Amino acid sequence: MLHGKKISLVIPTKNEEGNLARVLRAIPKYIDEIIVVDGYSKDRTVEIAKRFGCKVYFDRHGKGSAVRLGVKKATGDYIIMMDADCSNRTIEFGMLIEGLNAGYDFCFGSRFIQGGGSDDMPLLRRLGNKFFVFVVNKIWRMKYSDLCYGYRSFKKKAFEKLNLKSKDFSIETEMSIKAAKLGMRVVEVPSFEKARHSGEGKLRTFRDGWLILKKILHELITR
Ligand SMILES: Nc1nc2c(ncn2[C@@H]2O[C@H](COP(=O)(O)OP(=O)(O)OP(=O)(O)O)[C@@H](O)[C@H]2O)c(=O)[nH]1
Ligand SMILES: [Mg+2]
Repeated sequence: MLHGKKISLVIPTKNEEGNLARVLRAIPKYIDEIIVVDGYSKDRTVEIAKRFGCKVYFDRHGKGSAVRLGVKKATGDYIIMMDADCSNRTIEFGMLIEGLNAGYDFCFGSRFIQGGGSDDMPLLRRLGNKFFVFVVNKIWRMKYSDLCYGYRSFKKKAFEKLNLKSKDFSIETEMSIKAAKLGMRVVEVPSFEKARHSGEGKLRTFRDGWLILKKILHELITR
C-alpha cells in the first residue's frame, strides 16, 4: 500500500529458475501482492514463486495471455508488470507508481528517452522496434518512443477498458495502440533494460516481429 493505493505486481514466467529468486528478493515491501503466471515451466520456477509467497496461476498460451490472466486475478488499484529474467530494475517502481499518482492511466517504461537504455537489444530488434514505433505514431498520432517493452504500470480499471486479446508478445503493442485509440492518459518513463541474467529468452525476432506487425494491421482495420 502506498498513498492509499493497493499495488499488485504481475510477472509472467517460463523456465526462469535461474532468475526468479533474484527478482523476488528485490521487490520492495510496499508491494501488496505478487502474482506469478507460469507457462508450465519445466524447472523449479513455480517452487521458487511459492517459497516467496507469490500467488501462482498457470496459463498455457503465451506471455500476453499470462499477463491478462495475472491482471484479472490482481486485486490492486495499480498494477506493475515486469519480466522474470532480471532485465527490469525495481528501483524504477517509484517512477511507474508516481506516473499513476499524477493522474495517468498507463505508465510505459521506455528505453529510448533520456535516462533509459538497454543492454539487451540486438541491432535487428532495435530497428524492428523503431519501425513499429514510427508506424504506430504515424497512424494513431502518438509520440511513443518505445513499443515492445514489457515493463509498465497501469490502473487496473484502465487496463480492463482496453479489452486486450493478445496471447503472445504482441500484448504491449496492442496495449499501446488501444490506449491511444481510446484516448487514455499515457506517459513514458525512462527505463534501463539489463541483459537477461540466466537462461534463454523466448522471443524469436522474426516470428514475434511478424505477430506484432499483424497486430498493428489488425488494429488499423478494426475500430
Ligand atoms: N507464462 C508465460 N511467460 C512467458 C512465456 N514466454 C515468455 N514468458 C515470460 O515473459 C517474460 C519476457 O520473456 P523473455 O523471453 O525474457 O522475452 P524478451 O525479454 O523479449 O527476450 P530476451 O531479451 O531474450 O530475454 C519473461 O519473464 C518470460 O519468462 C510464456 O509462454 N508463458
Ligand atoms: Mg527478457
